[in-house]
Amino acid sequence: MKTFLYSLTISLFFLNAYSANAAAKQANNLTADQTPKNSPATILDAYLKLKNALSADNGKNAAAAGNELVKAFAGFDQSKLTPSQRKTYVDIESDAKEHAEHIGLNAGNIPHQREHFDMLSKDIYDIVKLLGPGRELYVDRCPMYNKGKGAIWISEVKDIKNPYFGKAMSTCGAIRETLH
Ligand SMILES: [Cu+2]
Repeated sequence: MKTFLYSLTISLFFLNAYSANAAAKQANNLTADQTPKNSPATILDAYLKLKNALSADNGKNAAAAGNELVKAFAGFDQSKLTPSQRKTYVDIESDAKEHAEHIGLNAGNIPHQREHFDMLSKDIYDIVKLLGPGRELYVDRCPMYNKGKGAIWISEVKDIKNPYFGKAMSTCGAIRETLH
């Protein structure tokens, strides 16, 4: 009995230490989220809005988010980037902006918006890899899009809501990578 109580006390001690540690970690994350250094927060917000509109088969909202994304690229403060980051960023951005523009111009053509979204998602992935996500994000992949070639998208939620097939095949895909 004595041994049992002893080990129970030890376990409780570790449990407490663990939760204190977890709470501290969470607090750190919150601070990091509020002050992202070079994180492209506005770009990501517009991209995620676009992704959610495509998941909901809403071409009009997707176009609006595409236009918002064009503005987010234009407003992104490049002065905080290092010279080498800036060089890579400018390359990716010129491609990504074009996709966002086409999505903005094609409210009535969701299949075409999705073609651009495929290429845009790769650019957004590269931007996140370059500058950091500033929050937890997931890289999802649909194995069926583009005649079985597959396509990725970035998501803020763990649930799969496929932006390439929308409601017709909402849960097709899987998380490939977690970014933080
Ligand atoms: Cu186009």
